[in-house]
Amino acid sequence: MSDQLSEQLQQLTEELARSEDADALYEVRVRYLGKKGSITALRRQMGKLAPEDRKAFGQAFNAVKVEAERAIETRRDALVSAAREADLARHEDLSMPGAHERELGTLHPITQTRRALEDIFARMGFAVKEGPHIEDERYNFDKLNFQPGHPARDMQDTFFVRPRSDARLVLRTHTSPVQVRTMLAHEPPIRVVAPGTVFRKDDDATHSPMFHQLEGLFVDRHVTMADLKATLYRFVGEFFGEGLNVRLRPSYFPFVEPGAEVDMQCPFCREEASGASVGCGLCKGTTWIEIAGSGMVHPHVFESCGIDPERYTGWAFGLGLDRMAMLKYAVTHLRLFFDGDVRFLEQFPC
Ligand code: FA5
Repeated sequence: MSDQLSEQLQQLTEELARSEDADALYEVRVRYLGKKGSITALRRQMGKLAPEDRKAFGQAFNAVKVEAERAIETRRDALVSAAREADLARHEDLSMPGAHERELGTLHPITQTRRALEDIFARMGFAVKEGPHIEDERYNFDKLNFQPGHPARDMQDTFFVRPRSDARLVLRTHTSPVQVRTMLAHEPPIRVVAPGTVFRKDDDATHSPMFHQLEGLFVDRHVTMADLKATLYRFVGEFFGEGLNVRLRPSYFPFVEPGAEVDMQCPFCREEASGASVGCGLCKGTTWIEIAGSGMVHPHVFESCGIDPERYTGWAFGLGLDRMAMLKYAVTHLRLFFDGDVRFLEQFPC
């Protein structure tokens, strides 16, 4: 009888090895261990044994049954993990490239413009300097020859910062305080550009309360306005393309003397056969576009920064960076740059 038990177990093991899914396992189980199963049937024959043999048979029967159950479970586990492996191999090929291309952002057009300008001026020997957005009034105004209470302070509508101490603080209204910081920290010769964000109470199509400028400062022996004009020519030629004219128009800024607005020829106007520009909507038909304020550094500014105005001369300019980007990309409303609309921004790949 024990031989029969071993035989049944052996057959069950072989059938399990041929079973490939849960249904097949179930059938094997029913065939051997079910109510009418072949192993179960052997137990019923115990009654035919001599009483002294029954105990040993009972133990052998139970051991075979436990072994058979364990063999079925082991086979089930093996089938489940094989199915999982097959499933993973089908759906999760980790070496496969993603189905959707990941979209990369691009640099903001103002950032692209700033970097392009920094490169142009770096090639002309200018170092890049930065200054704080929250600025001491002494640097934003006083040392730039804005007298206290002088109406020139109203030229730039200022955001004042409530002070925690005696300091008089403003959101800087221009990048010109970086001139002061640079001259206080360095002896001439000085050749720097200072790009950055500035703030004024201003808001229309070409003016925003937060905008960007790029300051230029050149201080050395015998520096003249001719150097300024040559530098601006070079810059306009490199940024907008060669052949565009530049002109200086007398103007007033407290920290320069003489002072000038810088205009460049409108890059969008057609040239007539005569060579004269025609005028377009962007330059309002004037054929010129204002791009910066400029001038020779005022002797008072040199003195307030500890530089001898008898020994050194210098010039400075302040370019509207956003204006440069508007002209470069033919954007007519400044606000578009700051709305954060991806449909607009993705038009400026880099
Ligand atoms: C100044 O800010 C002077 N600090 C420039 C300067 C530097 C003069 C060195 C002399 C020597 P102005 O206020 O004109 O100047 O501004 C310079 C440029 O900034 C303008 O030509 C214009 O392009 C840009 N700008 C001024 N206000 C705004 C604004 N609200 N939004 C966008 N751009 C502006």
